[in-house]
Amino acid sequence: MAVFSHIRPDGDCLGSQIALCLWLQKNGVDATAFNEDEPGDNLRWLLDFFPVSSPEDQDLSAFDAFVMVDGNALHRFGKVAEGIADLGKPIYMIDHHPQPDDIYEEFVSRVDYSSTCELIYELYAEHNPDQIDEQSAKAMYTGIVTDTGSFQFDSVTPNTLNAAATLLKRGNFKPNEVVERIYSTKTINQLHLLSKALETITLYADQQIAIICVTNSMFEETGTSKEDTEGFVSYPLSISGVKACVLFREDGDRIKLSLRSRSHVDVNVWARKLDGGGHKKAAAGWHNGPLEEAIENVIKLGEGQL
Ligand SMILES: [Mn+2]
Repeated sequence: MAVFSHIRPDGDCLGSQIALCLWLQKNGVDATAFNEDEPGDNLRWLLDFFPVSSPEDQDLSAFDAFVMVDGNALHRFGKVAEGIADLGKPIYMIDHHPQPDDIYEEFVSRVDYSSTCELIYELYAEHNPDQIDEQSAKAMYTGIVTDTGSFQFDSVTPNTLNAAATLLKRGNFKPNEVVERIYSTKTINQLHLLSKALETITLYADQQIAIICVTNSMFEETGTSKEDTEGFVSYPLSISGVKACVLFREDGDRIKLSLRSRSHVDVNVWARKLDGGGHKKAAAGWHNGPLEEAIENVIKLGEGQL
C-alpha cells in the first residue's frame, strides 16, 4: 500500500502519514510513504521513524492501493500523485478539509477534527491502543500540535486534548521534547525577515482585517526564502479586534496568500475566490502582482465576508 502526504509537507500530513504507515506495518500490511517535496529541517527527525521518499521514477502500478492523508484533492499531492487516478487501483483518503473529491473507494472526511493526526489517533485507539508506541505517538502529537497552533485554534475539542494526553502517556515523552524540535529551530536571518514583515502590518475594514507582507527584496536583504515565512500570518491575528488576516508573499510575479480567521469570517469561502481554498479558519490562495493591486482586491473580497 502506498501512502501519500501533500506537497510542501507540514507536521500534520507527515505525522499522520508516518503514524498510519507504522499502524499498517504493525497490522501486517506493507506500507511505503511518498511525498514529492522534502520536509523542513524542523520536521526531518520524523523520517527516522519511517522513511518518506519521492514518488518520482517509482513504478506506482506495483501497489495494490493508495491512501491519501491530510488532503482531499489529488492535485494537493503533486504531479506524480495526480497520475494514480489512471491506474485503476483503489484510492482511500483520510482528511479533515472540506469538500473532498468523489474519486475515493472509501474515505474519512471529518471537518470537525483538529487534524488528520487526531483521526489516525482514533484508528489506533479503536483498533488496539497498545499499538501506540513512542514513535507513532510523537508523530501524531506533532500533527495535533502544529495543526492547532499549539492547542490555540477553535478546532480544539475535548477529544483533541484527550488524544494528546493519551499520546503523551502511551508514548512516554514530555510535550516540550516535541515542541522544541518543531519550534526552537529559528535562524537569526528568519527573525530579521520577521522584523521587516511586522513593520508592514496594516489594518483595514474598521481595524477588523489585518495584513502582513513579505516581498522579494526582503528575502534578498535577509538571505531567506519563502519557507522562512512559516507562522508569520499568526502575528497580526493577535491584535485586539482583528477578525481575519492575510499574509501576502511575493512569489516571482505572483502573490501567495495565506488567510487566517478567528471569527465568523470563513476564509475558505474567501480563498476559493482567490484560486485556492482550505478550512474555515485557515486557507491559502493566489493573486497576480503587483502587490498593491493584490491587497486592494483581496481586501475588497474580505470586506464582503464581514
Ligand atoms: Mn491537517
